Amino acid sequence: MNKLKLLEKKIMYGFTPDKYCKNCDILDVVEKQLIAGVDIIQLREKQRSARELLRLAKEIKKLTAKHNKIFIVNDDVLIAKLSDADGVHLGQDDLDVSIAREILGSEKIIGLSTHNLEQYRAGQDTCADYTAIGPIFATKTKDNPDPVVGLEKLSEILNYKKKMTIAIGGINKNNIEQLLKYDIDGIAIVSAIVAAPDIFEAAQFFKKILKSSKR
Ligand code: TZP
Ligand code: MG
Repeated sequence: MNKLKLLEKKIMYGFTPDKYCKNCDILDVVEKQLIAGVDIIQLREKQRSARELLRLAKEIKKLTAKHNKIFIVNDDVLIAKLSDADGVHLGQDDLDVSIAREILGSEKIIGLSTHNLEQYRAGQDTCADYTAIGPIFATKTKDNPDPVVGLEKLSEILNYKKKMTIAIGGINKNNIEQLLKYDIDGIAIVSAIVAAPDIFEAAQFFKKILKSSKR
């Protein structure tokens, strides 16, 4: 059984700071989120070399293990394998989920990004453990983001839900309450946490809202 199954009902999914890190200490950004109660940290650093990524991955793995939290590597199955991460998160253009499963084995977590109904439905029948859907709202984090899904489409998409589903994209303090009316299993947030003036306070804010969510 992978660690995902042990989590509370609504998952709080955080990230490394990527382009929002201007001379910041990445491990400090990660640890603040872990202390605030973020359940999963994804290593998502689009500009870094494989060598840097592996070094970072090994450090973040140690930190997340210390806090008994989950560590996921974005895009790269080899870095996930070599750092003994808890899993990998794959985009539509990354290795196929079934190949990642072959490489990582049944105990590791595999996530899949989807951006519309067609991709989401296809994702439900893969061996991924969870599906991300987004961007739900407009986002400045992703270069060339897919079209905004919006809440109306999200509601339609969730009719096809068979596995854990995480909402992502443009989630902030102003729209979180609205989003939590829908049948999602967690939220993934980059900028509203890592670019916030107080990272710990921002992460804690979202975690508290998730904990008190009735749905
Ligand atoms: N996938 C869909 S939207 C997105 C990713 C990685 C970026 C989310 O970042 P933010 O800052 O929370 O909008
Ligand atoms: Mg990707």
